[in-house]
This record gives sequence, structure tokens and C-alpha cells, in this order.
Amino acid sequence: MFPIVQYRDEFKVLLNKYKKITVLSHINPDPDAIGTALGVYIWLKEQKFHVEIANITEDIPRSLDFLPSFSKIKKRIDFEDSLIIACDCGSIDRLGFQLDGREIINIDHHATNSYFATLNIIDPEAVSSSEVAYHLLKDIYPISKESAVAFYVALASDTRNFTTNNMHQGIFNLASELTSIGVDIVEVSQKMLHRRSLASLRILGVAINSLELKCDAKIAVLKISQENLKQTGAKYSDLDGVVDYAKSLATVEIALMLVERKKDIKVSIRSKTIDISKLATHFGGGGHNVAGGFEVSNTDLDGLSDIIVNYIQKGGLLHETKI
Ligand SMILES: [Mn+2]
Repeated sequence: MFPIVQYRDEFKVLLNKYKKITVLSHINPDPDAIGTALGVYIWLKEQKFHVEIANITEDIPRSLDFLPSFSKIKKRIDFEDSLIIACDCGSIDRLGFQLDGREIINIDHHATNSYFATLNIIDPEAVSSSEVAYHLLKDIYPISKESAVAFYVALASDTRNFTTNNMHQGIFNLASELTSIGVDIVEVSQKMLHRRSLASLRILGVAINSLELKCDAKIAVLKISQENLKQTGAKYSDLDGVVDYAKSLATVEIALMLVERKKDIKVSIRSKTIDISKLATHFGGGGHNVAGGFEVSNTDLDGLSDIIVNYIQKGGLLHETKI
């Protein structure tokens, strides 16, 4: 069990030292990043803190616009001397803002977190950052329904609706606690699952068409080009969860999705049981045991795919002890 109580006092001291607080989450945010940040933001606001919420990304996922206070998320930081709370962010560069000289509280669950903050509250066993945030906050002041909705969506998303292999009974207890605060699970599930954009479905089709199988079909590779994104009108956030379709194949142990962006290629890695965090860090990225990613510039989709598959093969990753 993560000793969250050890962090609570220091957390309270830091909060009370500052008049203003800025809540941030990582660039190209997923629902855990946005949900955790919103849950923390709403909780602070309810306690009358002077608080703002920002994310530097141009297009944050619009599909999350049903979350309370979603419209409050700005692209810039207005407070000059605020305390920063970073949510779901493994390294400081992924916040994207100039934060020199700022005190930071880092709430996260990435095993590869670089402990960049004044106070690092990192639980790599937690299934979502919202799990860490909820346990941190709930005994200081009560969690409202609005905060609970944001934390629940973050939790349901990072566990792919309670199906990932880090799931355990305690997470159903947590979901149950959030529900008893007032989360309407039917309404939230409908909003999470049944409001897809057409572009996201089209890009899913393109991704699945690009599927290649390597190493006796143990590795699956999906490739998305800039052209694919342009033709479908898909945004990067429309690709959230696409790599899981490749992982779902019976033979596949490791699934890779390579997305060509303007300045680099982003690689998402998922595995069923093989620890891929070494693979992610080898290429300068990070993540969890069975989910991670990295970015590489000055390369092309086919070339990079070969390099990664080679690395997996030569490094014997497919034969490694499973977690
Ligand atoms: Mn997360």
C-alpha cells in the first residue's frame, strides 16, 4: 500500500504557503491527465484557493468537454508566482511551460517519473493519477461530486474501463466510493464511450489497415502518416486507445503505434505482460510496465519501425520474464 499519508502534511504546508495555485497536466493530454487536473482544480476552487488550470496543447480532447470546468482550461499560465501542481506528468519538459524557479507538486503514477518537483507524490502501483490524487485529497477536505466525476473518468480511461492487467479489487472499491459521492456511472459511461468523432472512427480504420505483424505475429505495428491525419481530419487525441486494438490480437505480445507528427514521430507501446519500460527509456521516453512511449525526430515511419522491431528482437525482449 502506498503511504500517501506521509505526503499529506507537506502537501498542506505547500498549499498554504501560496496564495495562488496553477494546475497543469502533460502535453497531448489523455483523459487521466485532464480528469486528474480538473478534479484537483475543482477541489482547490471549492476550498477558496485562488486557482487556475492550464494545458499548453493546441487541441485538448474535445470529447472530454462534458467534464465539470472543462471550459476553464487555458493554454497559458497567468499567475506569475503561483505554486504549480503537475498531474500525470512523468517529466518536467512534458508540461511544456517555462517553470524555472517555481515550486512544484508532482502527482503521478508513471514508473519512469523523473521526480522533478519540490514534492513528488508518485505511486507507480496506482492505475491512474486520479487514484493518487483522490487518496491524497479526500482526508483533507471532502471530494465533491464534480471532482469525483473528473477522477472517475480518469480512472475508467486509464484502466480501459477496468480491464487493464494492473486491475485489482481495490479499484472497484475506489470506483464504488466515487459512485457513492454521486457519480452517475451510466451517464458518464455514455458520455465517455458514445460520443466519438467521425474522424476518430475513420483514423481507426486507417490504423487497422496499416497493421503489420512481425516476429511470428508477436509484434504488431500500426503506422499513421501526416497525410492520413489530414485526409481523415483526425487530431492526435483521436488516436487515444487505437494501439489497444493491435494488442488485442491473440498472438500479439507487443503492439506499437507510430504516428508521424510535424516535427517528429511519436511511438506508443503496449504489451500484454512483457515489461516494456526498458524499451521506452532506451529511446528516450517513459511510461509504465505495459504501456509507454517515446518521440524520435529525423526519421521516417518505415525506418523507425525497423529499428524498434530490431531492438526488440536483438534485445530478447520477447523472451523476457513476464511481469
Ligand atoms: Mn495516467
